[in-house]
Amino acid sequence: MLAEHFSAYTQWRGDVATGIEELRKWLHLNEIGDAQSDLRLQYLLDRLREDKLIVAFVAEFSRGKSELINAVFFAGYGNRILPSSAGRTTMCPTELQWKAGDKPEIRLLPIESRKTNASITELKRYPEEWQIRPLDTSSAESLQQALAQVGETRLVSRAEADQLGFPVDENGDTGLRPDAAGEIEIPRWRHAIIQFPHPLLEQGLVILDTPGLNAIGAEPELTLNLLPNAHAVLFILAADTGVTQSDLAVWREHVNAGRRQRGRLVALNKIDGLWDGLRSEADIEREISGQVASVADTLDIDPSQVYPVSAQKGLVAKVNNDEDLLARSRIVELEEALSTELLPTKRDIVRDNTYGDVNDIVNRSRELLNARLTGLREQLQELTDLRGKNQNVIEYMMRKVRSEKDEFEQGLQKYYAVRSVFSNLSNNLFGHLGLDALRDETRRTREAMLDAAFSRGLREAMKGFFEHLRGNLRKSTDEVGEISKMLDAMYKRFTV
Ligand SMILES: Nc1nc2c(ncn2[C@@H]2O[C@H](COP(=O)(O)OP(=O)(O)OP(=O)(O)O)[C@@H](O)[C@H]2O)c(=O)[nH]1
Ligand SMILES: [Mg+2]
Repeated sequence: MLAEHFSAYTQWRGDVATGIEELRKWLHLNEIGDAQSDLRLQYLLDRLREDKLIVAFVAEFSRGKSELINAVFFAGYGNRILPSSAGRTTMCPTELQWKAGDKPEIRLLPIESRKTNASITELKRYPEEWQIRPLDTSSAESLQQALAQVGETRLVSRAEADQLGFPVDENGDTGLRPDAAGEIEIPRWRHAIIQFPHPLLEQGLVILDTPGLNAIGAEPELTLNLLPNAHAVLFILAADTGVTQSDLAVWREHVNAGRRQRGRLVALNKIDGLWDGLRSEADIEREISGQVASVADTLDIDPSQVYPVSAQKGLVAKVNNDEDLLARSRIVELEEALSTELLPTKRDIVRDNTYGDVNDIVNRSRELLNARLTGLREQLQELTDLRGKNQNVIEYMMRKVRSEKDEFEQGLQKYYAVRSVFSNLSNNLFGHLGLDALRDETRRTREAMLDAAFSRGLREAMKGFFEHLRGNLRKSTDEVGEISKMLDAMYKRFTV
């Protein structure tokens, strides 16, 4: 149930990341993005990819936290994975997580590290402070054995317990109780991180299992950092013990601190204790409702926030595929509530953050695009204006060329006319100045001289000949003058 909701959430996160990736590519392709927005988008993508969802299980010891985690998340392994048994089992805060590329291993921070005053968050950066042990995930048994280490303890003197910050109380009321030899049993580890390949953990789920009250109280980091940062806190009570004083103390100090409202659920575990075979179903139902009401009253919350379950029967039902038992364990209702409490809230946070950043970048890009559009519009306007201008210039030039061509043609016509006049005139000139004309005249004169009987006749003929020639020359001079006058005029006209 929770697994499906969680997968849907992971899918959604993936879709958001794809969208951002596409935006980034688009910005790049269109040369709109700058280095700063690119970096911001990359950061967003990293954050989406590494997004964690922390669910913390908090309760007094032996209320069934570890069993509930087994039932909700690890039933698929067909067995109990986290150690769960009577008495104190989980001795240190335990984070279960998995990231692609991690090795299956269990990292344990020795309790002595408390002396250094360094916080767990700080120490997470120094692997050498941790004891790292490989985790064999091939079988449920080897997993169980490895995980049993979170329950390891040590016996220390009173002085050392003091030094490590464990309160000691002879009666065991306000602190750990020394044994007969005066020694005190304290957790061997301060914090455990279990890297464990599991589909939900791979999608960013981090489960935080916590030890009972004394250890919680002794590790301030839990109260100050780990629990406030959890996206959901599940507080567990047991139906057989009801709400004890120490339950109430855990509730007030660790769960209800700051009156956190969202992502907080209460499970009333071990309801199977009421199925004693004697009571009727109706009696059991009445008993459960009564307990739920009294728990809600004591914790001052709405009864709808209290989920009666049986972690142990839920685990057994899931392992054996027993539908009836699963329904009776009511574990599915709790899972449903966990998903609806947890995932929408988380999704809102992620969406708001992502939307804020992306919106910023989109707005900036839009401004940039608008500025570019304005620039282009101006350029277009300029070009359009120029186009009008060019057309005017071209029309003017065309007109001019056309009129020049007309003029030229007119000139050409005139030139042809003048040329024909010139050739007529020169033909005339050759008519009386040429050799043919001279020869004719010479022949005629010679015949006249031959016919003449007297010298007077000869003289007359000679005189006539020369007069004729002189006349021809005079005529020619006139004609040459006329021609040269005409050529002068023509020259003047064409040079203008
Ligand atoms: N009858 C019954 N017993 C349960 C149920 N859940 C857990 N238990 C038993 O309660 C005991 C304590 O369970 P754990 O899961 O170790 O409880 P825890 O809260 O993790 O305890 P610590 O790790 O010691 O703080 C074990 O013996 C479980 O078998 C339940 O639903 N019904
Ligand atoms: Mg436990």
